[in-house]
Amino acid sequence: MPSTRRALITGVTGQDGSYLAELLLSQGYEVIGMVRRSSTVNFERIAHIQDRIRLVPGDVLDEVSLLEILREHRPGEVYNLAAQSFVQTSWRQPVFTGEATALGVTRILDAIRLTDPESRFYQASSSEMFGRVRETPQNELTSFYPRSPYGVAKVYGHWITVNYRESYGMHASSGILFNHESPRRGLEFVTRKVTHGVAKIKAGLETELRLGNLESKRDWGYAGEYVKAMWTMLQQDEPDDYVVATGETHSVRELCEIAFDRAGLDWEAHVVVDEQFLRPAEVDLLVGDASKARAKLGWKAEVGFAELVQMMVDADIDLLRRQ
Ligand code: NAP
Ligand code: G4F
Repeated sequence: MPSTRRALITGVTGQDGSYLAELLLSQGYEVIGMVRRSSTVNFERIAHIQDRIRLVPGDVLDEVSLLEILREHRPGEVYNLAAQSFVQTSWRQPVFTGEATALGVTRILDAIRLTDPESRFYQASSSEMFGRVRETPQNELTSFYPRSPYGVAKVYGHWITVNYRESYGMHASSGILFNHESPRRGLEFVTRKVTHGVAKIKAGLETELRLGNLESKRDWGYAGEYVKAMWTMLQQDEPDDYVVATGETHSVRELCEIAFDRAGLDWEAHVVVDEQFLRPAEVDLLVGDASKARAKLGWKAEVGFAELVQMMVDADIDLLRRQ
């Protein structure tokens, strides 16, 4: 039997992986973190808890590595956060994105089916699946219309999760998470690009910040509280799919206003629109209806948009000071 207090996280070195690992450790779990081979160590986000996690080598491109990890550690819960997660890159590397973000899900589901099919599984689905939105706000029943190779790959990952649940009776749940950010967000994503850019301008290291579409709107929440929704999904008697969102939407322009203002700067004096950051197809507007998560999981977003942006600006100003 797999151990119910042992969890495997793929993507543990990422933003969400690091917060989820903290949460599971605080709940008394033994945490197994899968890390892929790279020529330099990239454990910055988990450095503070590294001695409390068991790091194991593996890759969602390689099913044998997944089978071996599952056979050896027998986790009762598996959180699949590993993905090529940057939308812009998915046009440049569509096949790789499909291998990792789409087929990677089948590899891990199949490895669970062959080892411990009673293990519980979480799939990191995305609001990018809604793409050119069919209705507003978006909920679990809204049809998908992905607008990037990444979004298409996530739709595949979502449906293969539903399919393994229905075909094999697996406890496989999918969290349709809207954008969630934090001081640990990768520098290429727009929130962190802006807050880090503000900190550099404030420090006199840069004078301008080059961005793409300022009009696009997102439902941005705080990553630190979104991981609680992931865990709660796997504590339910029945597996299911849930939208996780704040229910508010804001534009990139508003993000700039709040972030520059926090540092006492005028955003219009520094932001330059640069075509290289425009996308071949855009997702113009996302806003989620998380009432199912609230009713069934008791989950609700607490951190508001302005508070989130200000937290990230403060953290980046602090980071640059320390550097
Ligand atoms: P992230 O910071 O980009 O982290 C992605 C993680 O996946 C990293 O640990 C990365 O490892 C790992 N990874 C990539 N390719 C892999 C492979 N072939 N084998 C094993 N591991 C691999 O992403 P995040 O923001 O934490 O998001 C976590 C998950 O939620 C992703 O699946 C993402 O698509 C999804 N999601 C995110 C959001 C959001 O707003 N953050 C919203 C909805 C869904 P390295 O450190 O080695 O690169
Ligand atoms: O921060 P972004 O790159 O995030 P995006 O594309 O919404 O994807 C993120 O959220 C998804 C959930 O909906 C996740 F599934 C996915 O893994 C990832 O975490 O871009 C947000 C918006 C876009 O409309 C983009 O066109 O910001 C716009 N934007 C404007 N200028 C920019 C820039 N985005 C980036 N990355 N860089 C810019 O300079």
